[in-house]
Amino acid sequence: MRAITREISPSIGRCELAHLARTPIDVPRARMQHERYERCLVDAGYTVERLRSGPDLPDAVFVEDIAVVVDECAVIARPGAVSRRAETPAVAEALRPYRMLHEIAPPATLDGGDVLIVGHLALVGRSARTNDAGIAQLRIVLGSYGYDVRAVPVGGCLHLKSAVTTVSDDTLLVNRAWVPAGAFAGFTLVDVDPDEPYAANALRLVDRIVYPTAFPKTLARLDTLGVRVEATDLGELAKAEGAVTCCSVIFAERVKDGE
Ligand code: CIR
Repeated sequence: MRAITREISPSIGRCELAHLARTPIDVPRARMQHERYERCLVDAGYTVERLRSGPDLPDAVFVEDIAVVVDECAVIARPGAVSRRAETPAVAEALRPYRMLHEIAPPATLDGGDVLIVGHLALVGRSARTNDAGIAQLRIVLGSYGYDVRAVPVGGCLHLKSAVTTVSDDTLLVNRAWVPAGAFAGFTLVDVDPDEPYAANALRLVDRIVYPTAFPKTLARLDTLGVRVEATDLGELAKAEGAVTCCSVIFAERVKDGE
């Protein structure tokens, strides 16, 4: 398995913010926490490739938003925030050896943080960052590989995956205040603790979940599921509205067909 991550920009203090007030980010501390996060991936058996960043790409560490990777292909997103569009070329080049690439084209916008893949179901958040055209383009691409692409309205948070992520094949961790639970028929739902609205973002790896230390009450709920959970502190990146899924693009490593 492979994970693409991206260096924290020295200008992360100028990141996009939608729902949080700006507070100072301690960049050395953020980098230390990010390294520990990468260590969680390595410990789980993933090969981590950390892409370079720069002062012109404040949000580059949140690499998840730039691509959606499934077994059959990769879709290069077109971020809803104009300031993030320059992030795409390096991520596309990193994915090119492994997957056939498709690109979301104007006027569509799509952030990878709005796409939750569960088997051959793709749940796509209709959010401030992902528009109807973005969902329609993703439906054409992933539909051609047999994926059922379903739009889910998102309100009150940044992305779909701020509100819901997978913790097992049939279980979702969810904050029902930000997404309609009816969109997840057929799944077992685990609710975040009411005191921890930001707690629905968990990163599911092959044999464990990476989860923020910031949400101990919801973590206790996950512990009852019998899933292995590795807790890590991403407190500095949380100030930039980042969470555990945002900081990597995860995929099964294989060179693309015909190469
Ligand atoms: C942004 O607003 O784009 C960044 N400051 C945070 C992106 C977090 N990404 C994610 O949840 N997938």
